[in-house]
Amino acid sequence: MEVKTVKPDGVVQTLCRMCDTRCAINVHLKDGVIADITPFEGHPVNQGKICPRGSAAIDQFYHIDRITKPLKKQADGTFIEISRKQALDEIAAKIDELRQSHGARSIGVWKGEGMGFHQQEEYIRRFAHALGSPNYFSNDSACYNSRFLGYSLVTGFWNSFPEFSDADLILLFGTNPPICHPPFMREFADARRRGAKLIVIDPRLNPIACYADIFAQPYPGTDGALGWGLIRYLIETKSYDFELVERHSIGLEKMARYAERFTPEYVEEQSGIYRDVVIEIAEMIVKYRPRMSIFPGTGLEHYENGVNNVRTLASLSCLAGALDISCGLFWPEEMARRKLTLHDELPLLDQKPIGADKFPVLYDRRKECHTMTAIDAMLGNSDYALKGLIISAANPAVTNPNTRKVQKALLNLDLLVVNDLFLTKTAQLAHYVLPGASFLERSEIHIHPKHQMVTLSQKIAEIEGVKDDYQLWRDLAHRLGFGEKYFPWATEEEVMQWTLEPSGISLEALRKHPEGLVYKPLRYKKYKTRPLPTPSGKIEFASPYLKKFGLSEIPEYIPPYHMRHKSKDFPFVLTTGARKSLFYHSRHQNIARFRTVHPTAEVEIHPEDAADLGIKDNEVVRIVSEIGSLEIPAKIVGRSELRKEVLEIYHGWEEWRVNFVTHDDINDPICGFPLLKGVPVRIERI
Ligand SMILES: Nc1nc2c(c(=O)[nH]1)N[C@H]1C(S)=C(S)[C@@H](COP(=O)(O)OP(=O)(O)OC[C@H]3O[C@@H](n4cnc5c(=O)[nH]c(N)nc54)[C@H](O)[C@@H]3O)O[C@H]1N2
Ligand SMILES: Nc1nc2c(c(=O)[nH]1)N[C@H]1C(S)=C(S)[C@@H](COP(=O)(O)OP(=O)(O)OC[C@H]3O[C@@H](n4cnc5c(=O)[nH]c(N)nc54)[C@H](O)[C@@H]3O)O[C@H]1N2
Ligand code: SF4
Ligand SMILES: [Mo]
Repeated sequence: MEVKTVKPDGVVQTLCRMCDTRCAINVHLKDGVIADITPFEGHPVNQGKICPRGSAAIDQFYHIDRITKPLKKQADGTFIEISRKQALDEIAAKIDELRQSHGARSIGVWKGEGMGFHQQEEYIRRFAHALGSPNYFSNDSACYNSRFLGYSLVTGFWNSFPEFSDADLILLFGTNPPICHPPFMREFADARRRGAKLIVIDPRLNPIACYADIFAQPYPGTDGALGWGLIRYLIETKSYDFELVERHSIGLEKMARYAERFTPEYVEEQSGIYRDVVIEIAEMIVKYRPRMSIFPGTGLEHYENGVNNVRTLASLSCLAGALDISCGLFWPEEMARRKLTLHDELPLLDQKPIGADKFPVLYDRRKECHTMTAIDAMLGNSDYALKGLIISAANPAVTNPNTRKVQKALLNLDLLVVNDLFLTKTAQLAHYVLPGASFLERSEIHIHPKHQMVTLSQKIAEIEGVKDDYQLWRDLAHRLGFGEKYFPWATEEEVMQWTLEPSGISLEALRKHPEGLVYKPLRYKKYKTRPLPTPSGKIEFASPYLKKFGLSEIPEYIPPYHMRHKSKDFPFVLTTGARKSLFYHSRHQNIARFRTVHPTAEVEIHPEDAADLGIKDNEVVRIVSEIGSLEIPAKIVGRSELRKEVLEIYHGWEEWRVNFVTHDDINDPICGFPLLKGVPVRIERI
């Protein structure tokens, strides 16, 4: 592989994008080689620290398996290398053919976690809309949208990064910060040094739970019951923030009436958390409010009652007065900028975005379609068929639920293009694979809402034959006849100049300030002087907006699927996807030094369950659900590490794909999220 670095020697300050935290890094160049990555002091996000995945960007960049030439599938299933021109000509011709014969909406685009949000996502959305298709899909059919909607339905916004250092009480629900959000740890430490208390709610003893003042293990999918129990306590004991609630909310009475049934006894019955513990948590909230942070992770999202469970937590924060303060639900102000999306300019609702009928709130609030419904559309089980798909930076053959169905659907397409760094399980199913550029090969604007800061990440190097994603969408758009109009900018640099213009911040200024620029100083309690961005302008404990869609106005607690459908055939509950420190979903398994740390997949099992079934450590067992099965070695964990009858399997393994057993067909009615956790299963000995 031919690599050209932006300069032969020296240091370039930029942002890491091995995850969405975007830590500031120094990339060290030596003799035209990316030699090292170290933390860049002076950026508020990571304060001079990086995690081991940060420096692994070098391993990823130079990886021997990187795709550097477009690949085309032959009749015998093998790939041959072709030129970029041939690949783009043929792909554009096929898109045009599908557009002529089935309409533009028969073609979809799918963005993955490898791209993140903002700029890269906007190119993809823009391309689809300019083509005339409303069918934009993403990994956010199983990530982020549930929490975003859960919070924004109550307050109108969600800021996923509270300033934990300012909190006196931190409550973590189903999240694993030491592994998933390393910079949170410094903030927790700062808060703890001042005497802040930490409460962790998780069926599994995750690493952060070891440091908690209270660690409680609920039955999977029952956090809503606990949330309601805490709401009830604050209302019954009249310990909530009267002024905030009185002046700035709607729906308190409805909420109070519904909360009545959530006595500590009922919460214990639902969640398995002892009533005394429920009361103790409630008393701590009363004692420490409003300086508290409540943070939910995917442990709440991946259930069919996820959004409402998140809404109870958002409501709880508001009752406690933790609204628009640094450690609570801080309401970030946006930077003035031009957006690349075309939703207002070219509304395409009449083109029936896939999933918008089943999950209207998802489309209405996020302008995004539903990947699981798309899989049905690829199989012809829908209003109209999806015939062509371009996937960039996603690996749904590993990460989307019901793998067998996903594979069948992707193989059923007339055109599947995958843009990736590696020949992943998904890429292997494609007609064309395009060599994707990693984050070190592009420059982009990044906004850190928590600090109201904007930073420009820098291009570090170019690999011969590999173009950035902007070039991909632009080159396709020009071949399809809408390039002049919608992709007129020759380079990513020109795009950024255009989007930045209203901000008054120039690219030159950003280049001069690799530590980022504050676009607006932080201000708090803004709701006192202007309406919140909800339809009523107030906190919505009850949502008339949801009622309009026939959905429950208040965040009713519905016991999870595994409790509603108890079955002797499936006596265990499987949670999936508890992150591994060195893997990122399906990424980094190909980094040898990381693989030695996580050599093999395992299903975690409680020692009593293992003893009951006669299962030994490392014994390969079969996990069976209504959807499918998977063979995997068992790991017997410590007694308190997992709730009895709960199993856990990581979701990113390419060789042991847990999504063979997860449900695509049981979905949250608001955001459409699938049942990735709380899956009823049985264990069979082989
Ligand atoms: N190293 C690493 N970091 C990552 C990622 C990665 O793959 N690897 N992925 C990134 C992405 S895209 C995301 S979305 C975030 C996810 O970030 P987190 O949500 O913080 O991460 P998880 O490890 O999924 O933690 C979920 C936790 O929820 C628990 N859980 C499961 N069911 C329930 C339940 O019903 N109730 C409660 N209270 N807890 C439950 C699990 O046991 C687990 O400990 O991480 C990001 N960071
Ligand atoms: N069972 C179960 N399933 C889950 C989850 C779970 O907890 N349990 N978690 C869900 C969550 S939260 C998420 S976010 C999704 C993630 O699902 P995906 O978006 O499918 O995530 P990855 O598997 O990381 O795939 C990202 C791909 O992008 C490629 N890539 C990385 N960087 C770049 C780049 O710069 N350019 C290009 N073109 N490609 C790049 C990588 O090689 C990789 O193949 O998985 C979801 N699936
Ligand atoms: S947490 Fe690690 S992987 Fe994520 S941005 Fe920071 S250094 Fe990179
Ligand atoms: Mo995610």
